[in-house]
Amino acid sequence: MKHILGHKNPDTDTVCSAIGYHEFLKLKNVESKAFTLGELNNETKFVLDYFGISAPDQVQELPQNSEIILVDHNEDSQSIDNLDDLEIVEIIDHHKVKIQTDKPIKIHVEPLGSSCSIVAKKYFAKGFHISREIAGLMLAGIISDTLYFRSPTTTEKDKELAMELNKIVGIEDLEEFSIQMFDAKSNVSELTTEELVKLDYKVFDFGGEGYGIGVMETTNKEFGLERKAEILKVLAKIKKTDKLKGVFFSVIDIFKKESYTICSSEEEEKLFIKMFDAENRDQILFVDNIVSRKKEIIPVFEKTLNK
Ligand SMILES: [Mn+2]
Repeated sequence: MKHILGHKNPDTDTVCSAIGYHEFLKLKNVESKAFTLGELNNETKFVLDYFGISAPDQVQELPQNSEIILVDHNEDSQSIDNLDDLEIVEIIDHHKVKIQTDKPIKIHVEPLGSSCSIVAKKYFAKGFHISREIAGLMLAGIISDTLYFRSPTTTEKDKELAMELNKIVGIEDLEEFSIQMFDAKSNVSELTTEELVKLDYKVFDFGGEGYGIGVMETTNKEFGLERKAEILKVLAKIKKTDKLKGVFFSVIDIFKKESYTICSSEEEEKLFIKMFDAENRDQILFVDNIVSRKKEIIPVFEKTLNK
């Protein structure tokens, strides 16, 4: 049995691509099961509810030598805790490739806007039947990761696939549906500040040191920024406990395409201001026109710190 795993701090694309790929493998008579590595965010819950699909089981670790398929990630730091004991047999992803494997494996990495786009492409290429529910999940994954085609990670292919999928799903006003998704995601009132910071949080290795970067994509930036004082404390704490070189949290206004970043210490603030020419508004670092961690934030960190 192949275990399909998305990344930690799961988002809609990671969960929906895992479910979508599980259904795809079923059609190929390959036995598999989708799992998540953590609690679902409110956007993903909204999407699963909307299409009446139950959430995959959550796992922390898997038994030694289990066969796993990684979707939507390929870095150790973002994967299951006991990754080293497991056998990666396949990767489906749309991020930069970082992983090393000891055997040849199946890898499908493509610079598309979402992992759901890659999975949807596979269905269409095989001419497989897609149920309305599964088409809906993949459509939602594309909308979520591309911020309804606003993110610079969006490609023409993503738009094409979304339109193809929506022929099956039949949502009349797709933009309205996307706003419902983003509003669900923006509802963070029940989260502690640490949960908020870790909602969409990944650890990266730059120049041999660990950096934590969380983002909050929102339709109401105040839901994040009003907690500045607490966020500052939480970031400093995470930096210390997880032995990181720096921790950053960016609140991203989806509609205005603006970002507001809070840092774990003054040193990281200086670094961030230098890297992005950010405007320091009382420990909130403002940068216009940045929405994508993958395409606009990470590459700048890499260029500066990977020496
Ligand atoms: Mn993704």
